[in-house]
Amino acid sequence: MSQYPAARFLASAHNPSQFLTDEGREVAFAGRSNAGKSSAINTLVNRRQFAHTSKTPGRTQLVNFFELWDGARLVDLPGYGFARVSVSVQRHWRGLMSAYFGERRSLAGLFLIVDIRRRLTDFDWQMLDLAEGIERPVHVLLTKADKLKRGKAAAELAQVRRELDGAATVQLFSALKRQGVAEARERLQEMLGRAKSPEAAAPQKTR
Ligand SMILES: Nc1nc2c(ncn2[C@@H]2O[C@H](COP(=O)(O)OP(=O)(O)O)[C@@H](O)[C@H]2O)c(=O)[nH]1
Ligand SMILES: [Mg+2]
Repeated sequence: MSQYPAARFLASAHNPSQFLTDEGREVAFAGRSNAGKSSAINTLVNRRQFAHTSKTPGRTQLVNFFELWDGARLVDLPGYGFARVSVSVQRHWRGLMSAYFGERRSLAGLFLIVDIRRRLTDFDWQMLDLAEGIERPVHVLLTKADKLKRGKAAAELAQVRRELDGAATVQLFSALKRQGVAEARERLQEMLGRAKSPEAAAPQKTR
């Protein structure tokens, strides 16, 4: 059963004019292409293929809007950091990001998805700066933690936490092993203004 039984895809925007009405609250997910953003979203929403996962990074430059419950959205921002895309695609990405971060009042926070083996890249720092500029909290998922031994993963977490120096909260995550899911959901719910999960808030069913 889905953590968010009413979750659904709403719309894709190729241009800022196609962004959904700016009301309610939304949490945006950003990350380098192939970092594991779609997998993280699928794991958090607990649905396979909710956000598409792909092995051909950087092809689509869309902002995808999903509804988790009435008035609460999750936004899948286009990936970045890909080497082989044209200058015009990169320019389009920058335009989308500056429009989104510049105008989005309903943006409550940012989830930054980082492959634990790559640490924070320049693009990640750009996203951190965008969020800091408009005073939105950031939570970093160091994902694919299953790729490292436990001690090495813990050391990477400590290192990235030092680099962030309070600019964001950070945790280990693995979509494959479902590691860190409860912690990430808690942070997501917090940003969306609901401390408890929808099930916990719903009336209890008697069996
Ligand atoms: N081992 C491992 N692989 C992962 C994990 N998350 C994603 N992947 C793999 O990494 C690749 C990119 O994942 P995807 O979610 O499409 O990345 P996106 O481009 O950031 O949306 C896919 O082959 C996934 O199966 C994880 O937690 N552990
Ligand atoms: Mg993806």
